[in-house]
Amino acid sequence: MFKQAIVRIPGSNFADGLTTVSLGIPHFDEVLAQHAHYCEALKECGLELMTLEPDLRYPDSTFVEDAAVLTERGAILTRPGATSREGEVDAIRPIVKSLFPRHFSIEAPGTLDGGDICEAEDHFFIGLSHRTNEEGARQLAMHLAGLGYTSSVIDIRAMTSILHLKSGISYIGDNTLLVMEEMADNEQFRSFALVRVCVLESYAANCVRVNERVLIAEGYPRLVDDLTARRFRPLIVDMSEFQKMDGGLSCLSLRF
Ligand code: CIR
Repeated sequence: MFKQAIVRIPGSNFADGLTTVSLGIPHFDEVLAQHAHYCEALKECGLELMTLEPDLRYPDSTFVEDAAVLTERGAILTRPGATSREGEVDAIRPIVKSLFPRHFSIEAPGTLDGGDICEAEDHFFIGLSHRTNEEGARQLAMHLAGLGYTSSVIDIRAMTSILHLKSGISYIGDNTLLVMEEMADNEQFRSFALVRVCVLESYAANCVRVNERVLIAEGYPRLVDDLTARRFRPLIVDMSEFQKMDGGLSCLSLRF
């Protein structure tokens, strides 16, 4: 069960952040409204929110998930792979340290984005991506092992359609992994019940289980039907403005 989440309100320069997609420029009023709805959805799932003020030094800093990996046994502060995002970690370090007596940091030359880390009970999948390098993955695996978790690496560097591992997979509890079609045959997923996300709905492969509900992006009816048929309880959130900046549902919060 999660009890709390850290979120950061988007700054007015949100549209200056990084993106690889051509979906247009986000409308700031809409960004704020969607962020507020997202926060309401987390509260509806029973979470208490720690809401951080906008940080105009870092246009991408509303994507708080990339700056830390939080587990029940300790936290790891990351070292984001995009230079423009490196300082985001300093901005949340004091909060993470105050909440997690056991904390570690990814050090240079390692880089690692939280979006590449998928926790499935006591096992962590670590995505090797254009943001997370081998040294970052190695350091994280070592810290996780020290906390009593296992981990394995999934190399997504050749996949052009996703930024982070969790853009393509999500663990939604009950031994169930939601996986975009392109990754569904990976041997490492064999012991899980798989929900395959069809190509047309692949953006929705990034979703978040929060207590009794599964937060899912608006506009993906097949996945909603599939999850409902399997007795999950989807809670739908409009993500269109964040999608324009390569952002998924999970990256807007750090849950613990
Ligand atoms: C970036 O490119 O870093 C941001 N514009 C989007 C980060 C999204 N984070 C995530 O999916 N974990």
